[in-house]
Parts: sequence; C-alpha cells; structure tokens
Amino acid sequence: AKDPVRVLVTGAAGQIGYALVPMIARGLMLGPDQPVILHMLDIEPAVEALNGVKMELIDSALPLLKGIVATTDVVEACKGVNIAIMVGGFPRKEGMERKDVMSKNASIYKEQASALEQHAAENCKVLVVANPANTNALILKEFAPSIPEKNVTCLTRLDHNRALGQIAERLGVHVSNVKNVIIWGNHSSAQYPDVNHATVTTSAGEKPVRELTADDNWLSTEFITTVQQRGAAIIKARKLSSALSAASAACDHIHDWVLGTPKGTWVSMGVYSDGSYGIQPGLIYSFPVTCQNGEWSIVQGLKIDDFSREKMKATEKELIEEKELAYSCLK
Ligand code: NAX
Repeated sequence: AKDPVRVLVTGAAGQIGYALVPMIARGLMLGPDQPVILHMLDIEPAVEALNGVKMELIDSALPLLKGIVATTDVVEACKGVNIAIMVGGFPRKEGMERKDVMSKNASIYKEQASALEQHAAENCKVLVVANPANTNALILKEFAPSIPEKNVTCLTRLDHNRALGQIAERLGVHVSNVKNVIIWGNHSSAQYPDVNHATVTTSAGEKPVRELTADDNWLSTEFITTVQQRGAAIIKARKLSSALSAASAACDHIHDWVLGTPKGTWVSMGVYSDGSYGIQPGLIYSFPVTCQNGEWSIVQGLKIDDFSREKMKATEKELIEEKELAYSCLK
C-alpha cells in the first residue's frame, strides 16, 4: 500500500473547505489508491465549526482517510504537508476598500509562507485559492524563498472549467469533448478567457470551436463576459459564492499537476511567469500548461492575435498594480 500523503486545507471550516475535504478524502484529488492525512487549519472564531467538520469526516468512515489534524495553530497545520491548499483568507466586506482587503490577506499569506517554508515536507506543492488568489500566491512565494517557485500556483481552473461548460452548453456537446480553452492572467473579472485554440471532438475528429460556432460575435462578447462574471452570477443565485465548483476545480488542479494532463490537452494554472508570451516575469499569471511527472510547463508557440494581446496586457496590468498595492501594504 502507498504511504499516506499529507494534504493541508486552510480555511477548512469555510464553504469551500466543507465541499473540498470530502473530495480529497474520497480520492478524487490524488486517486482512489492514495491514502491521505488531512490537515485542516482555521482561526479561533471558527474552531467549533472546524471540529464539526472533523466529526463529520470521522462519521463518513472513509477508507482512504488515515488521519485528521484539525487545528488553529499554523505550525502544527503545516508540519510535514506534501500539498497545501490555501483557501483561508479575509473576505471583502461591505464598505471595505480594496487596499484594506489586500493588506489583511498580504499579512496572512506572509505569515503562512514562513510556516510552510519551515515546516512543510520537501517539495511541497502549494495551491492558493483565496482571493486575491494570484497576488496572495505571489506574497506566499516571496516570503517562502526556499520553496521552489515552480511549487507555488493559484487557482484559475474554475474559470477554465466555466469556459468549457459555456462552450459545451452553447454547442450542445458534452463538456468532456471540449478542450484547450485558456484563461490568461488574473483570477478576477479582468481575466481573459480565450477560445482561439479550443477544440471539440466530433465524429469527424477534432474541430476548432471557432469553426463550429457560426456566431463568432458570441465568442468575442457574451462568452467572455459570462465567464468573467460567473462568480457574481452564482452569488446572485445562491446568496453565497461558488463553493462546490471551486472545490471541484481545486481537485482538478492538483490532480492534473500531480498525475499529469492527458496527451494533447492543456489546462489553465496561475503560475510564476518566466516571461512567456511577453508577460512580465515575476507575476503569478494564468497560462495554458501541460503537466508531467509532477511538473507543469507553459504551452509555447501559440499564435496570439491583436484582440487577445490587448486583453492579455490588460489583465497583466491589473496584476502589476495588485503586486504594488500588496507590497505597499506590507511596508
Ligand atoms: P468562507 O468565508 O466560507 O471561508 C473562509 C474560511 O477561512 C473561514 O472559515 C475563515 O475562518 C477562514 N480563515 C480566515 N482567515 C484565516 C487564516 N488566517 N487562516 C486560516 N483560515 C482562515 O469563504 P469561501 O467561500 O470558502 O471562500 C474562500 C476563499 O476562496 C475566498 O477568499 C474566496 O474569495 C476565494 N474563492 C476563490 C476562487 C478561485 O477560483 N480562485 C473561487 C471561489 C472563491 O470565491
């Protein structure tokens, strides 16, 4: 039998945490033969709720779940973890300035970076979900210099999956036949969902999405805004933000990173920019990536038209501003 993998979920008593921990403990993230030990971190006000989640995990009698650490102590939470999924953060409340939210989260991610750096297992893979996800990930990377930059990522897979879903609905095909959309840039409404390289598997082989949609206008307008605004639409409908789809996307992100992407398929991940596609190095920017042997690499050589270039630059600009704001908060 395999040794258990230690998976940290921060903010585990929250909405996404509640949807995510059972997915991990049932093998949806790391595979049906991979035992796990769950580390769950939350803060003092949520300690009872956290304990409730632990009780429910025990009550689920899960064969793959070999242990549970539920704590408010960052050091205990980070000890020996192989995978860290950072969902905990300070939410934007009514009347709060962007700067205030940024400031709170920058200091949380600075502190948790140090704990991970000192106590996580070697080669720990980190996924930041909490918003502002790209910039929180960047702060984490900066304040955990001994964690390789390749190991710090943020979640844009939800946006990616939303884009696949919208195309499948529009074309009346199953979502599993749609692939290779791209989310460029920031996980915010300034992201750029790009379909120029996306394809659909049909009985006649793989066809570009652009060839199958007579309505090109939809692809350059409503499709983009629907994906960008989907989070807000869910809040409006549910009176709560996306949780099950976010948890599902976090599972997909780690699953593909660790176990690999299928041949000919890429996914979107927020990763440390190396300057590919002219994007400023040193930002956590969402790119198309393939994964093999536990490592991602940015898909190279895609043709970028002027429309795309402009949108990729706009989301880059927002990330540069967020980075400056976060740094000014930490001074
Ligand atoms: P909740 O408010 O339900 O849960 C957040 C949890 O984090 C709470 O239990 C809170 O006590 C805990 N927490 C706060 N500070 C903490 C700290 N310093 N250490 C550990 N835990 C801490 O929010 P939820 O709906 O679960 O969303 C979590 C985060 O995901 C938010 O920042 C949200 O904006 C972000 N999202 C990111 C998405 C993405 O695609 N990247 C999509 C979904 C979601 O909006």
